[in-house]
Amino acid sequence: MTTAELSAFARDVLHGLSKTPKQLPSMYFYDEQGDQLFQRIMHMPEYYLMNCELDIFEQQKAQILNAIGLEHFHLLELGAGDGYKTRVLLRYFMEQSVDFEYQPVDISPNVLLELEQRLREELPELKVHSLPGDYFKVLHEVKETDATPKVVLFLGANIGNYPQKRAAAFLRHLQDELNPGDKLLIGFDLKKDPDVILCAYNDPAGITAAFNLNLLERMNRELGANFNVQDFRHWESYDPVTGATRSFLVSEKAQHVFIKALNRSFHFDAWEAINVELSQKYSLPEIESLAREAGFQVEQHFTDDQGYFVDSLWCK
Ligand code: AVJ
Repeated sequence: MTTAELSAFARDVLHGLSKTPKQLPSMYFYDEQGDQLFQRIMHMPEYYLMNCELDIFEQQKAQILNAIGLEHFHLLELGAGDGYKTRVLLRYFMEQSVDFEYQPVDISPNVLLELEQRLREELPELKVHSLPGDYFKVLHEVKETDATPKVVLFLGANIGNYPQKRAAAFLRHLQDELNPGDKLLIGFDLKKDPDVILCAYNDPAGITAAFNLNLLERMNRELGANFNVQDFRHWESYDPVTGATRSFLVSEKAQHVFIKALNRSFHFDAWEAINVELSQKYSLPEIESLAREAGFQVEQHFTDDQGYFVDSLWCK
């Protein structure tokens, strides 16, 4: 089989497991089982990010609307998911008779169908226009066809999955696809007590461990791999200088794993690690320089009472 005939997943696995150190993209966590485990992560007490952003929206929705300051706009959300937190804003904007339309963007049409259905039940008056597809393809299409002022939402610290340089490139690209005066409300997880961070990504109930190990199970299911999941361990690290929070799957012994779809085996040394996720933490000055680097002006930071998380409003 040539690499061109492999699925994107198979190709990325081949590439990532051939690297030194081994690495796999965190986007592959999210198959059906991964989605379910992720929902459980979002609702566990240790995963403060969810509650912090929810608090920010509940307590500062009026200030957020005021800072947006547009008469009429499209609220375009990148990676809408189940829209749980966004609904706080949507409900408030509707109560205030704001003239806006909600445009959730997601690569998965199924996610959008479920979200639409839920919004029809809970906020029947809300104008929703789903945009399935790749973020940048969608944004480009919108730029070509619709001059309505936009507020883009990129919530939940999703930007943290990119290393800082790539985050800047991503945001620069996003800025390119906006019109002057368009805004971005973007969530960042802030540097804080390292114990708090480590606990959010290494919860005592082991939900995060199961979430990460599911990536090995997914390779078994979809690529006919023979990973013995018990021989790997979830390991979390936080570097308080750089803010890099990393998840690893560590091989507890020397072993070979065969992957049928690649017709190849991969060797793991004892205690060799696969790097599976980055969840970058930021300081406010780092966020401000990232905004500048990407060509945005920072308008306002909305932080929770504990100073754990920030939703930052930027303007092109
Ligand atoms: C969805 C990328 C924001 O990095 O905090 C949660 C994913 N990984 N627990 C994060 C995740 C492990 C999450 N993001």
